[in-house]
Amino acid sequence: MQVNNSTILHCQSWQRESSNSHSDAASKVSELLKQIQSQGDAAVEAFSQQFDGFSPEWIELKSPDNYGLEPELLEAIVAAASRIETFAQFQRDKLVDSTYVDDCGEFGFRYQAIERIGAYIPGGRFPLISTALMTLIPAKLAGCRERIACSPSDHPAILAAASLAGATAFLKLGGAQAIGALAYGYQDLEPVQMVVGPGNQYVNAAKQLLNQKIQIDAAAGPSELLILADESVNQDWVIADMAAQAEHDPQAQSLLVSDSLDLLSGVEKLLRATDELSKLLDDKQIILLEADSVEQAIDFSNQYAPEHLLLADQRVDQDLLSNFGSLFVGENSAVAYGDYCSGPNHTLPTMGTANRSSGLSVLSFLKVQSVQAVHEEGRKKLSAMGEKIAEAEQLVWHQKSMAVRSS
Ligand code: HSO
Ligand code: ZN
Repeated sequence: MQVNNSTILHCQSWQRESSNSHSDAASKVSELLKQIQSQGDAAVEAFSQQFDGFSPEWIELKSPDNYGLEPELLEAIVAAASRIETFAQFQRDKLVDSTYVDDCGEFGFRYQAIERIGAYIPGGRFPLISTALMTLIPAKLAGCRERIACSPSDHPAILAAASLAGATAFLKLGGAQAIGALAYGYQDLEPVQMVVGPGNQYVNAAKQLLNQKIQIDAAAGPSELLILADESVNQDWVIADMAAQAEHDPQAQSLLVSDSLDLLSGVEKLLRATDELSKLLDDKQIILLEADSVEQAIDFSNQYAPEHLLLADQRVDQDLLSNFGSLFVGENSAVAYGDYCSGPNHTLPTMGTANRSSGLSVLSFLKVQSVQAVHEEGRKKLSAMGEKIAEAEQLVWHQKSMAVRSS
């Protein structure tokens, strides 16, 4: 349904299109991974030559000021890294190993870092310097021992950022073959236990297919932004925010949802004033959605579960917003700050997966392990309970292992 013969739609009649290119990529990538598994390094090298025209290369990282970066850029990367590190450290400090004592013994849990991780840094359309910081810094703060940066790009700023973020090695290699090399091992590299970072559909397919062998982060598809706005919002600012996420990828999408038709019409008029922005409307990279009420706008947002949610509606209590990757509160909070330098991570769940998964953080790199120590009194009490249940389950040796401790 169109409102007033314009491109403004009603939020109840709009939903995200699901991408269908996946199965095609998955079958190609599945074949590629089989070959890497059976033929090892030679297959990795052949695929890298075939798809990217170069052989994989280990690049020795130098100190960040050795890459000839413009001083202001280096300074900005260092400052951003420091803020990202502060946020990750803050989160890490909140995770405290804990134990309680009761009548049977001591029971608790502890956090243990995954030992070897790979961080994929895409090198396709844009050299995503910030992704090197966002993936590697939380892994370092979590305590992962080996942190392999892997990218088809050897752009000096990516190397400088990877070095600053504490990569322990840098492998110039891209695509699904890079994920295969990380998961199965390559040359002296032992298989990693986790691979994080965004990538194209082949990279994402490889991560999904290897999901049994390695831990992966939430699917990072094309960027998404949903803005909940009231009529007082600065229209130029939200337009810039929407265009910013849209420029990542032709599939990227930004939504403006409001119960104010005045706002939506005003924004539409501004978008129509330039060819570049008008095209984003025509290409459905920017979508203007009217809601009947602020409650309906909130429901829509919760159901859509955007990667980025910008709350620029002063009537909305943020506690009512349940599904998003990262929340930006108030119009001062440009999503681009989160992309680069405010501190929280920019590797976030997309395609509605934010209704069940989280963005990358220091937590992603930690396992939660439980620990129990039963004392002498405890073993008698627990035997009395457990034996009865084992008997009902007809697990004879389970019962016996407790019975022998019952006195
Ligand atoms: N907006 C992207 C992250 C990024 N932006 C990197 C600029 N550089 C994540 O959706
Ligand atoms: Zn971005």
